[in-house]
Amino acid sequence: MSRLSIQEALDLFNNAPLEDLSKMANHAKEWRHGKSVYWVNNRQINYTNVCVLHCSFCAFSRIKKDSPTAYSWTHETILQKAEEAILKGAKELHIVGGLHPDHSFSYYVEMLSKLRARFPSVNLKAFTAVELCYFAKITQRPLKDIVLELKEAGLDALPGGGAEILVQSVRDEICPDKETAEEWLNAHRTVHQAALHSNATMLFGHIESPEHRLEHMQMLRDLQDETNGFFAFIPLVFHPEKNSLGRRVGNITTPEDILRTVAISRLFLDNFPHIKAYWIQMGIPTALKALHAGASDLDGTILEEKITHAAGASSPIGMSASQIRELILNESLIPIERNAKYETFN
Ligand code: V47
Ligand code: SF4
Repeated sequence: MSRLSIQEALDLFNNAPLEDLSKMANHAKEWRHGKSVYWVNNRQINYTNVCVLHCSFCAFSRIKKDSPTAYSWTHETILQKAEEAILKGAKELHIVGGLHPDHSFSYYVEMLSKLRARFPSVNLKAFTAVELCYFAKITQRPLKDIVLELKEAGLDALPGGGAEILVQSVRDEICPDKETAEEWLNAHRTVHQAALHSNATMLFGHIESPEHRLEHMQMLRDLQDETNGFFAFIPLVFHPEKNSLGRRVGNITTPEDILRTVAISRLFLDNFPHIKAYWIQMGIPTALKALHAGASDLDGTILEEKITHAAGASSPIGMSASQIRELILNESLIPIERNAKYETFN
């Protein structure tokens, strides 16, 4: 099948009956992965909610470090949280946080090297492109050096956060102070050139149009053509509570919109190995439907989710490994346990 253009994808997204679109995307998924669905025993570690930026959709961050709800974890707390997860079989730690004004780059390097020393085999999927750019800024060092030093300390992969919508005009409205689209893409390029893989997200369901979603995917598809460094695309469902963007636009996403977005991403991003149904944000029922509409990954057990729950998510904050396996089996699909590098354990 030839590659979809933005126009063709928009036509399908806007006009194809959901059932037909899902079937096409499921076919594309099964062509790659058959009935397999990947999942990871993981823990999210959000080491601080203090952040120098003020993205309009973020209910998690605190501007003032002395706010009663601001927190910042020591390395010891992070190690304890990691240990709890590893005792439950975690294969991945997903570590991201706000841009804390007082943390020096050594705080992050030591965090990884202490985790790596204590837990040699767990995958450290840490720091978004936005955090990497911030580290380069505070150290005045090239991004490439930052990535190589983090890799040396134990970094295994980069999560896909901070992409939001890569179309700059939308970005300028929802997160004007954040790294530009070009900077986000370039950080991932640098990570891929350092022989590390990463993921890519897209925050949708706010002021963006279907055209913007496809333009965002086009930028990712182009970079993937160049580097082949992305593992998964993760459509992130915007949650409107306790943030200014949410007060402006309300809750406009529907399960159908989520499934159409998953399906079109599977068809358009023909060079991405996986589309993730992030159940924390989609909710479990829609995430399970997404497994029949192009998604081949359910992400993980999570244990403790803060970013989406701060913005009103009603899903649980975590799941057990047996629950997640059971959910996949109940869909007549085959659960495949993986780590952040997509090494499998079945
Ligand atoms: O970067 C912030 C988004 C992201 C809201 O790479 C919001 O495997 C919805 O990136 N409503 C963090 N989303 C989550 C993330 C992620 C999750 C799971 C797996 C992976 C991966 C990455 O959440 C942030 C931001 O884009 N976010 N606020 C909100 N109100
Ligand atoms: Fe800070 Fe990330 Fe929240 Fe933006 S989304 S305010 S960068 S924590």
